[in-house]
Amino acid sequence: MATLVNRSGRPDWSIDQDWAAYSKEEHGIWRTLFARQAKLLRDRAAPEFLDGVARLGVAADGIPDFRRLNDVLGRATGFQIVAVPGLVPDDIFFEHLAHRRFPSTCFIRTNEQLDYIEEPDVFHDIFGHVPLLVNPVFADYMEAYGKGGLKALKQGALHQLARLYWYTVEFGLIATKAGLRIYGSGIVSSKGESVYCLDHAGPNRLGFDLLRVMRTKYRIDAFQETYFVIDSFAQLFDATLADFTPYYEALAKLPELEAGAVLPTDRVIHRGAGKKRRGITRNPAVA
Ligand code: HBI
Ligand code: FE
Repeated sequence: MATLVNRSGRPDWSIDQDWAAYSKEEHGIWRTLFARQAKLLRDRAAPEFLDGVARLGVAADGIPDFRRLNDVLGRATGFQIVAVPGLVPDDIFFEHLAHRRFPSTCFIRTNEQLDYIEEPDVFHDIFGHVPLLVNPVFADYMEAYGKGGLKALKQGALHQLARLYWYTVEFGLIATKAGLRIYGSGIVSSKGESVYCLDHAGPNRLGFDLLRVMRTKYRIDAFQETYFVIDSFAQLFDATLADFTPYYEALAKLPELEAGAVLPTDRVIHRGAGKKRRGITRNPAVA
């Protein structure tokens, strides 16, 4: 990660959201993004995500006031949003999660960046991440991830653990009776990838397997070549209960896997046609 400068002046990098300072135009950008994602996600997102959106009342009117979201979130799972100026160092990020605090940026992308933005903004962080923090099992998973992150830093295994975050929290799919659904925040906050990840023949869709995921490289500059599918949030949480130390030792002896790889041991839900991916160059991670 590039060197980050603490513009907050506080050791936890937190700032005040200063909700009153948002302009009409900024609220308008939120409304535009919200309206189009709400429509796209109605029958694409996980029911738990849609439920979280409804309960939080993150809605059509504009950029939400974190204080209001925190009332709902605090009652639901005890999680709290803390405002930060942008990307924060890994240890600060994990420290917040481990204490059930989610660091969120405050700024919103410009009109020119509606479909593509490099860094996370408030739409990605709040619309993408916060609805699932209303879900008790997912909230526990995020806390466990933060604690695991602090340990991984000491063990030099951040690289492996970051892939777990990427392929679940950011780009995860979940199997439901009605079919595959999206829960990853990088997908729900991206117009293009919300459609691509479910409807396109290009990418692989593979059953989630913890060690397999932690071996798999990922792309931050294009739609994913592989999506990992969980059966439930409980499966995800249970997979992270164990101490990862022996996993990291095992992983050190195994080769890394390319983002598009399919192994004989994979549970293949859909084998990607690959190809036809030319022309997709937008960064979906946070757009
Ligand atoms: N900071 N604000 C912010 N948001 C993130 O998602 C984030 C971060 N710092 C570090 C980080 N993510 C990564 O360490 C993990 O996702 C692995
Ligand atoms: Fe994110």
